[in-house]
Amino acid sequence: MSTIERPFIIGITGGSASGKTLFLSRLMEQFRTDDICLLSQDNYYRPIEHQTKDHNGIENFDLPGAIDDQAFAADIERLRNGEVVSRVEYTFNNTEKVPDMLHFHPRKILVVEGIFVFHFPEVAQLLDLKIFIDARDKIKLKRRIKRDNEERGYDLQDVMYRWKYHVKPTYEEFIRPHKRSCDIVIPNNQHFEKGLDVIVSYLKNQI
Ligand code: UZR
Ligand code: MG
Repeated sequence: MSTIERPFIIGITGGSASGKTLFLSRLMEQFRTDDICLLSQDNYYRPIEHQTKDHNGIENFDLPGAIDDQAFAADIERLRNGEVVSRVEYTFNNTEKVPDMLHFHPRKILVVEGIFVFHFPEVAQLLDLKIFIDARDKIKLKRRIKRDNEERGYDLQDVMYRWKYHVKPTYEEFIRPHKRSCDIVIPNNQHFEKGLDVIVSYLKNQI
């Protein structure tokens, strides 16, 4: 039997390149590693052979079906029940990267992040606090161009194509509607420091 009580689960969403990852790395720094665990939806992408292709034969990684939502929800439940979860790292189809085995431990706070964490009902129903990171489209696109080039090896044309046909339609259909029903919206066009302070204080009160 685990001695840890049921964790407080927070879900963080927002459009692609809204700043979820940076916000979360700043948030994690404020806690002892023994108190908090971060589980990202990224590690639940289905293999590339199982991805749906668009009208030009290009994989659309922005559809909810791109993610194994059942496995994602099951692992959140495991962590909630005090079990350790192991999962192979997702390397964004970068063949030069050898994926690590990731181990997630049950902690007092569990953070779940990704573009569909409010969309998947079996995930959303597990969340105690829902946070939406919001930024203007122009700003997200600028960040996305930089990141995809540096971290995922996509060129500009590739990024613009995916933005227009995959990322933007998904934002409108599956992400933005949840802004209305979340608990807190944190604007991140330039900085999120005050929003972060408020969330950190709130979470420190929970542990
Ligand atoms: P965030 N994604 C990839 O670029 N490559 C993959 O193999 C899998 C996913 C992208 C995905 C989505 N779409 O917009 C983004 N594309 O990762 C979600 N194209 O991650 O929320 O960190 O931006
Ligand atoms: Mg991210």
